[in-house]
Amino acid sequence: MTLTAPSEAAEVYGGATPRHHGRQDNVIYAARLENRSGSVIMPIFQPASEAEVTRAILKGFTRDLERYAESEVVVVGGGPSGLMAARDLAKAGVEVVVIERNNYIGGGFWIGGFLMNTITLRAPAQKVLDEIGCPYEEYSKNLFVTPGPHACSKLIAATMDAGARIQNMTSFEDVVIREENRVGGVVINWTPVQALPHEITCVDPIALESDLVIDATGHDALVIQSLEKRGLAKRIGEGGMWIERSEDAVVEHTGLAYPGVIVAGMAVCSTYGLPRMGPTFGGMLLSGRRAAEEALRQLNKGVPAAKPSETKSKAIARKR
Ligand code: 48H
Repeated sequence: MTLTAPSEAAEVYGGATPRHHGRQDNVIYAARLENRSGSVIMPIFQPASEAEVTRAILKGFTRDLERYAESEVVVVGGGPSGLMAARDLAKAGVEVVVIERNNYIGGGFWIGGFLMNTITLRAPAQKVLDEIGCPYEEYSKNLFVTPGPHACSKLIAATMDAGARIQNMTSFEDVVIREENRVGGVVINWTPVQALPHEITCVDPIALESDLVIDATGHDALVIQSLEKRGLAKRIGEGGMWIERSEDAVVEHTGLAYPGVIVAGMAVCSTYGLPRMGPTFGGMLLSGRRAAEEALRQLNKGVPAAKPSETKSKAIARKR
């Protein structure tokens, strides 16, 4: 509806300027908007004041942060392995939060190799694409392709739909340490704090407590690195590329690497000295899934306990 005369607009206002209109329900006010020809038009959007918008952001954010100050699992890194782990855990009813240092979520999953945004996956990882509703094509027998942006956005959506919380622009800085050096959470800070000039960088971090931390920080394996700095763990560093060896190896070695810490994705290669797989992503998705299974086992949530021999072989990063 277009109002052409100012008198008609005043009629809709009821003669008054609606200053605190955001607090009144079920009333549609016509803001005094003028189009290029000077006629007054009906607004498309319902009213909300600046103060209300600010309060809405604050309330939503603090509610979530308060809830996740203590959670069952913190996933550090929102790449394909971290998202997959968080999605499966949330689906199983576990309270999980993903800490991501970038504004964008998805890590290397937006782009394939060499800045070309086609993602490749080897069977059976295409079944994960079926689960998250991402279409794909079979390039050759058992090798599948899909656009990175489609796969990545579907995985992010699936993770959030399952109930995981994502805390972006937030960097993992350190681990919380408990008795016998068990990890009991993460120390975090706003990512931009790292970019502040030296004289004003004394911005203390905060911490989130959790039963388990999943290191899904990719090539750097930053959670394991933070333990390595203290002489508590040892990282071997990733090996050269060998697609057909690496994807099975990364899934096989995904698991508890240190008390309270599970490694997933490229962090597994980096921790255990496994070959890398280049621009193929099935290993990342299935490693995330394996990390979630291990977390459920550690939390005693219905997954059979690992055999002692398995636990031992997977805990080689632990030095003491
Ligand atoms: C919070 C952080 C921090 C921090 C980093 O690199 P990713 O995509 O990791 P994966 O392991 O899920 O997937 C790896 C894959 O993308 C890849 O690189 C492959 C398959 N390479 C093979 C090869 O041969 O090269 O995601 C890690 C995420 C990113 O989003 C980072 O921003 C985030 O972790 N991150 N988040 N605090 N300190 N450091």
